[in-house]
Amino acid sequence: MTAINSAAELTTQGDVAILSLNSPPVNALSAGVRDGIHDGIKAAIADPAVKAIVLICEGRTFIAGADITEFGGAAKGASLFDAQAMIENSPKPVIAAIHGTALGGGLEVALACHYRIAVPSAKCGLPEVNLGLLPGAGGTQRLPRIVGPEKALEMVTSGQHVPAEQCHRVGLVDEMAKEGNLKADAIAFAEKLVAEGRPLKKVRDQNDKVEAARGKPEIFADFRKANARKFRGFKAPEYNIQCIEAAVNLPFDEGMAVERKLFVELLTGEQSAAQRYAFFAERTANKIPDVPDDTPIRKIEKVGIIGAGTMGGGIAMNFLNAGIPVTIVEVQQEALDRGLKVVRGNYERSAKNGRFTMETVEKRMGMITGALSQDALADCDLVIEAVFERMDVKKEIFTNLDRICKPGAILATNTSALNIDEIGDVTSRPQDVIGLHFFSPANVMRLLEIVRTDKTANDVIATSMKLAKTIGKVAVLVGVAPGFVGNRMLAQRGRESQKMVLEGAMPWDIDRVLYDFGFPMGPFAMSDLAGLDLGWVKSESKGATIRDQLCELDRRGQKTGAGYYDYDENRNAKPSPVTEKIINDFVAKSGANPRTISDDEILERTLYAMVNEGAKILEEKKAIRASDIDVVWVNGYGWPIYRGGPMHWADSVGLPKILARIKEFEATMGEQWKPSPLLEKLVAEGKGFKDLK
Ligand code: 3H9
Repeated sequence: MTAINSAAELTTQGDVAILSLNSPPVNALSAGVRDGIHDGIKAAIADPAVKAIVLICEGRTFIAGADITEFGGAAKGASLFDAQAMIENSPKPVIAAIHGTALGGGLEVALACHYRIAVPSAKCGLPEVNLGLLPGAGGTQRLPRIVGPEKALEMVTSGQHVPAEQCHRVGLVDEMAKEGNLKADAIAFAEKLVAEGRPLKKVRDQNDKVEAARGKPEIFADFRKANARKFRGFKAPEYNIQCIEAAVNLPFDEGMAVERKLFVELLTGEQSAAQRYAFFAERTANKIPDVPDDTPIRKIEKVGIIGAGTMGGGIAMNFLNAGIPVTIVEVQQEALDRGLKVVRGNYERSAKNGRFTMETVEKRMGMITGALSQDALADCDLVIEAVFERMDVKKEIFTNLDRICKPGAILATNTSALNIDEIGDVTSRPQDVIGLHFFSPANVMRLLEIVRTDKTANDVIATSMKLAKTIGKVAVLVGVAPGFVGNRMLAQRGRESQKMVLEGAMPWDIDRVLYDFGFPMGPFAMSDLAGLDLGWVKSESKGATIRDQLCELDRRGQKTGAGYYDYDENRNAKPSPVTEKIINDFVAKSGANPRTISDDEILERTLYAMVNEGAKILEEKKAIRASDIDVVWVNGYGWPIYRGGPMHWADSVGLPKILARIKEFEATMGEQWKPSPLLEKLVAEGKGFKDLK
């Protein structure tokens, strides 16, 4: 065995050299790994006894990409291109042996190898687009040469991790290894290549698939058109498409030059900086300073849910999808049947769309049990209450759960606003009580706000964080406060939006500005979607607000075909003259002088109000860090990821500018705009939210 450096070692077995990379956690292509590949391959080439070289990784995965933490730093060691050239120009076949994930630069290294072998559980992908980038080490030029431009377009613009068997079918993987037997199978494959005198296959020289697509610009035009909505606002998907176009239309080296130019442009742009920030923010949110990594985890093998409404049913699906049995409790048989029917309907729709088989539907439905009494929850490890938002009802439920549930069970509430300290205090075990705030639709939305009370035990927090990962959620730990983090900031945005309507803006003006900023929809379109009558009581309505008047006219949102907007049969929204008249009459009656509100002011009032509230949340220590707030907004409220999140965005706008504007608003609008002392402090110190420790 020869140690090449601290990240790579070379061994030989017979006439096959094995270059092993070992750079935890994911063998990212740091300078040491690049050097290890370059020098290791060089040494193997120089060894006359070696006839073939296997490149393999230790630990949980093959190379998962470039080392993102190195981006923007000074260049060190061999470049990735040097390492790839050493592989590709090797006179002896180099075989990539893949387990875990071969992603980004990792797959690009594998594509520079002459052959690829993988175990069935492995996955390959070029996920750079999710970091606002494109594959910058030949991925956009080599991939279409193997899988064809159509499949390549799909892969580079979605960033999907493609299972090895599928890669094998499209030629990206040449040979399948037995699970758990990668090294031996890779060596055997290398020996076979040598014995059969198989050629040194260089992907860069395979031109038939790209040539076949030449002169067919419709491939790209159609793809752009079909995905326009999905790619709206993002730079990277379009740049990825242009690279695949270059692969089709230009010789390899010229295509590489296009790739390089566009890669550098993305790498130095604001969108990629924001998306890379979001990648690390999501992972940092898992780290809880006062809950050590080795905190014991409670076993969660059976989950109880109280309430089979939209929320309860959606929450249940998360656990069923992860193979965890659920008991769901309702008060009336009818409501229970209805809830279970909705869950089944959701699954059947997915099966119809080809996402899984009917067998899977039955398997999942077989894991959910309905019950009419909370006594059925006695043996659950976790119970989540998901009934309507009334403190008295929740307290009664938690008093019951305290009596019924086994010791050590975690008792959770899905409340989005109520004081969980108060709920926990009705039990004899407040240390076991926590908030698990799912977002609607709960089976789809990625965010989970985990709400700790003053008394929640560390192992309950650690278990909840881990469970979130198991069910595919992005978890953020927050403290108890009205609306926690997300809804508390949303309320500020809503308040300013409503105020601006009374000052002269129309709902669609405000929605348009926020849509153009990158949100999927603005606050009024969102209200129409959720239903304007949420919390509205007909018998008590006296036309006191615009919403009351809309609801009184049965304009209760999309479901009635009209709300703030008018909707056609395909749910396309149109500004409504009825709403406009209601607003104009309302404003006239109030004696206000309507004025034209600029797009800039709309953006500032809606978003600066959120930033100011975010700063207050940090001051009150209701969120651990500014980036946690950003994770909440990107994953739960449609904040465009290419703008990082409200706190990251605020730093990019400049806190002095934001504070100055907030002070102007305070002078004209009063107390609601009082700047957060933390914001003032950061500005005084010339710092940003990113500088907070
Ligand atoms: C690229 O390759 C550009 C090239 O085309 C061109 C170059 C010229 N770098 O996610 P996890 C860390 S762009 C640095 O919790 P999992 C991560 O922060 C790259 N660090 O684990 C975390 O650290 P910590 C293209 C990285 O098992 C730890 O590893 N590649 C990188 O749930 C564990 O991560 C990608 O975009 C990295 N590349 O998932 C792949 N990757 O423990 C990005 C991870 O301190 N990575 N870390 O919090 C992933 O998608 C997932 O991490 C992966 C593992 C699926 C690999």
